[in-house]
Amino acid sequence: MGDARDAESGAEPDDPVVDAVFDAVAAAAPEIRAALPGRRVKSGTENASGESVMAGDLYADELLGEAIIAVDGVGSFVSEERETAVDAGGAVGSDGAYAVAIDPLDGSSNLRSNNAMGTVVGVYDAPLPATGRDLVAAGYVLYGPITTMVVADESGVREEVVEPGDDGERATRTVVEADLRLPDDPTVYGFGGRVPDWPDDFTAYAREIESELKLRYGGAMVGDVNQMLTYGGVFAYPALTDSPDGKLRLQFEANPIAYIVERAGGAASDGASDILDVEPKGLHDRVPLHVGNETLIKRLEESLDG
Ligand code: AHM
Ligand code: MG
Repeated sequence: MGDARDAESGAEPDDPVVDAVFDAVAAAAPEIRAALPGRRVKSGTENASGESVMAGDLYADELLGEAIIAVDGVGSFVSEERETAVDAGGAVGSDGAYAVAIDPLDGSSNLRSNNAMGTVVGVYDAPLPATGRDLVAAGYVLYGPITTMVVADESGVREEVVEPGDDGERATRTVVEADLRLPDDPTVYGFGGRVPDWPDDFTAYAREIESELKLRYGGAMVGDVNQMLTYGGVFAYPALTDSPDGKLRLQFEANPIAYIVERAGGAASDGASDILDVEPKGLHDRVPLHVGNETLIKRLEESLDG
């Protein structure tokens, strides 16, 4: 699988552990997709963030957890749906083992309405919780009309199409964009949360942006960020008046997405500074997330500052 991808892209070989993690994620993606039709209901449990867990969340979490823990060189695994990290048999950092953090099914409230969803993956070389500076790679799967996987590491950002293998064979990965860059001219925006819950300074920024760009909001961060990466623009799940840390989780969502967007030439901010510099207090910390073209993120920080 890796050979086919390298032959098409001409890309340099990656870190073998990172490569194996994304092979495992790609292998699970068609199975997750195929399992969703029967899992559009609540599972009856709550996760560590106090949110209702859908049957699809649990299935994706179990499948990905098993596959990622089995990768040699992964020392620890944790997901948005698990209270604590699972020891995968290696000391993280010291002997080169990585910690992998995932949001197994991002945007799973879209299961009922059959809209896009995703899987988010962060590969850290430090024990979790860690800062985004400790990421060595990050990526996401987008379950849209086509299953795609975007993978970022130090060398840049690639977009791949993931297809199920024939007759029990593993899934295939085909690079369709070897050097994904955020377009210079921004076109789209998407902001989460209810407008009445936005702080006044964010509302003032949003009023400017909505007179300049086109609204594209689908309720799944992965889908909305993928549109922003494709067309240029800005995505945010901002601080809300009664939730100053917003909704999205630093380890599982904000750090990996910030890493990807920055490697693609964009910027990421919590409103005051780079997301990748945010010091975590706990595994399930939330953080306001704003990502997009540098000029738009700079303007956001200026708006929130004034
Ligand atoms: P989830 O990981 O539990 O699905 O929550 C995160 C999702 C994001 O994908 C999306 O940006 C946000 O929640 C949407 O929230 P809301 O439905 O409140 O607009
Ligand atoms: Mg999520």
